[in-house]
Amino acid sequence: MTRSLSLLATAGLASTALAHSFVSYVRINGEQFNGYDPRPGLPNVGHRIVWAHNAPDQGWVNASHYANGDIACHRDAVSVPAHGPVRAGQTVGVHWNGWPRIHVGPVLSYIAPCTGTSDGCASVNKAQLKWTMIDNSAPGLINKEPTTNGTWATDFLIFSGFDDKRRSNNTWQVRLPAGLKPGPYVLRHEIISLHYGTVPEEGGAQHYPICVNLWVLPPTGSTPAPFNLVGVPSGDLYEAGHPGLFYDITARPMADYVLPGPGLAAGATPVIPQEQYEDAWVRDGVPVKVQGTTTVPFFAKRTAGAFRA
Ligand SMILES: *[C@@H]1O[C@H](CO)[C@@H](O)[C@H](O)[C@H]1NC(C)=O
Ligand SMILES: *[C@@H]1O[C@H](CO)[C@@H](O)[C@H](O)[C@H]1NC(C)=O
Ligand SMILES: *[C@@H]1O[C@H](CO)[C@@H](O)[C@H](O)[C@H]1NC(C)=O
Ligand SMILES: [Cu+2]
Repeated sequence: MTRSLSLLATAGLASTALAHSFVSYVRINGEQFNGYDPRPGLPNVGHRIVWAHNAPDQGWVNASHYANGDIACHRDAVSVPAHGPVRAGQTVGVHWNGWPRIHVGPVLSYIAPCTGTSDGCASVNKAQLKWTMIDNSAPGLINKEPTTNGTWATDFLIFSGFDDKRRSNNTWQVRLPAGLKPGPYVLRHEIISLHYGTVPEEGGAQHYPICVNLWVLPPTGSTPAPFNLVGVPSGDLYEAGHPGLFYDITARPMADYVLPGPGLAAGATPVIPQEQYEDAWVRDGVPVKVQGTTTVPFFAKRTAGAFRA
């Protein structure tokens, strides 16, 4: 992070404290699925594959929510019947409805298989989901900028465009491991903002998690080595006071930043921050409903309020 960004961060705390965000859509191979808009009174239309949650302020969860399960998929999260079809090894583009520049920190993603249900992740018991980290926003690479203290993953999320053609545009591409076993999964995608990391009276580090239902199909071509899930219960993902959460962004060089969480699983292949981009829109995607080990297309009228889980 540059010195000017540090100053900006300090100066901007008060004015942007209430400006947060949510995931407005998810694109897979250019096919678009709806996110969940938590603002009160707004319609959430069909084709939604992102879990509903109760954050009308577009806000966050913090260490107070590690034990009650809200750290998993945000406050009072509720699953959806629909799943986004995707092949193992492909990327899922999670588009945030903008992101405040001063909300700096890591961007992390996890997956959990949905087991013991006949409808995939629709009726899964969220307390029983076990998470495996598949994207750690590669902080080692972020820190290799020679002349500055580095650039946070959130900076790349807002704007990357290093090849000057494909820009991230508030999107994060999460690549699924090629060896991931087919079936229903919840993708847990999360931004951690450290702007109040060392200010407990302001709530400390802020977690912005969202969950997406996916139906993972086998990759085309040769069979890759199996990917082994790690499986951490949500209450064990983070520890209050961890140096990567209790971290002063204005007084510390990024080089000593230590990522919180269980660590990247062996065999995961995240898209590095410098190569983040947003897929062009191709068409609206057709999500699927899971019926045992197979799926049928999910049809929902794209009318206001028709599909609020
Ligand atoms: C960025 O995303 C927004 C929201 O989808 C879209 O309206 C805008 O055109 C995108 N910008 C670029 C440069 O693609
Ligand atoms: C979580 O945030 C709330 C609201 O800002 C704050 O009152 C609370 O102290 C925070 N909890 C912890 C453990 O930091
Ligand atoms: C890196 O961070 C340290 C500690 O905050 C600061 O003193 C130094 O000026 C920063 N360097 C640059 C190039 O921003
Ligand atoms: Cu905020």
